[in-house]
Amino acid sequence: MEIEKYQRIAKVFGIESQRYQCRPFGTGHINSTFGLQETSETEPDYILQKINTHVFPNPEKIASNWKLAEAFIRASNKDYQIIRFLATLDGHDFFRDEDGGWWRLIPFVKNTFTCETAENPEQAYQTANSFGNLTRLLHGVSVTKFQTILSNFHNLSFREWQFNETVASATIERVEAAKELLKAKKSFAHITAEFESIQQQKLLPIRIFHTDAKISNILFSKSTRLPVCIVDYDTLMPGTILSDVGDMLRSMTSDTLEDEADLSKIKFREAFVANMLNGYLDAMKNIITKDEKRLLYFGGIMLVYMQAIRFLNDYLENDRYYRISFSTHNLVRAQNQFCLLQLMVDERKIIESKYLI
Ligand code: GN1
Ligand code: MG
Repeated sequence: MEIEKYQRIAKVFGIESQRYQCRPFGTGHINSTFGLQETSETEPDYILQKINTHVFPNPEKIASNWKLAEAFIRASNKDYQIIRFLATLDGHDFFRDEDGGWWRLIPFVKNTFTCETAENPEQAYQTANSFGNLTRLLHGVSVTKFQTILSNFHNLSFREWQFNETVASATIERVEAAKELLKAKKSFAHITAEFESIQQQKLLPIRIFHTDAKISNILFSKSTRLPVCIVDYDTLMPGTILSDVGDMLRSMTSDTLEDEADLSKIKFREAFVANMLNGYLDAMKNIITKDEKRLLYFGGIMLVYMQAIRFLNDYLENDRYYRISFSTHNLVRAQNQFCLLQLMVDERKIIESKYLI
């Protein structure tokens, strides 16, 4: 980003912008994220983010949900660490630039690090426990006051419909390149059927979930190695338990990244899965329903499948949604997720009988 631009934006938030360098930060696929840091060696003091308004057309909904959550949690738990968004000098949650861009500024939490996958089972337990705590702390909040930030975001039936529409209008070249995955996808039709049956029977209560509960959205302390706080509240909204448990299982079951192209490296780590389920159950034990507990592992299967078709959908749509680094990036991501999914489906009976009964 040009120096003049970020300096001007930072000033609107009352920051002495000339002290900082502005560098790309993090691994998000959607928003553009920068760190404001004094030198390339120091940790940033602030995180500056430009919201992707193609994905989030109403960023004020994000601020509104975050404020409701913060106020509710604060009332019962003064010490809970929740990321703050700074207001501009004239009191707005975002700065809007002349091109219609929405910007926000977040103080960086010092002495922390992030991980793309869990390094040990204890970390998997802690991560799941943190996301479970967030939802438990929000138990009792008026769910209807929260906005649906992205409609149908984790609605698998919608994703299936969207996918079918995309396949029908994709280019011959892309469909040809995706041929094997389109074939593989067919064997997972039972997942959508199960999801629809759960929805129709209204088996799961609507609560407030983070809805992007991957391990990379946790800040860990460099000194204690324990979670300090959760970041990325962009999709904090009403939903079901399938979402958060799903993304945890998706991001920590294997030690590979979601774009690992060597499928032989993708592994099912039972000890990590067990710890995730236990960490989550420990946090939610007083409020979780029988059906929620029974369907925890299905959350992983549903979410990994949905993410596989979201990546494949984006590939077939010529990469409109996710940021890519090479031309087949979304195809590689989809292939990776289908491989992980197969491993997870194969282990389902064992995992459910051992940990969820
Ligand atoms: C996107 O940009 P990021 O990393 O926060 C996506 C999630 C996906 C994830 C895949 C709004 O999140 O749903 O799980 O990529 N967020 C949105 O890693 O689509
Ligand atoms: Mg996110």
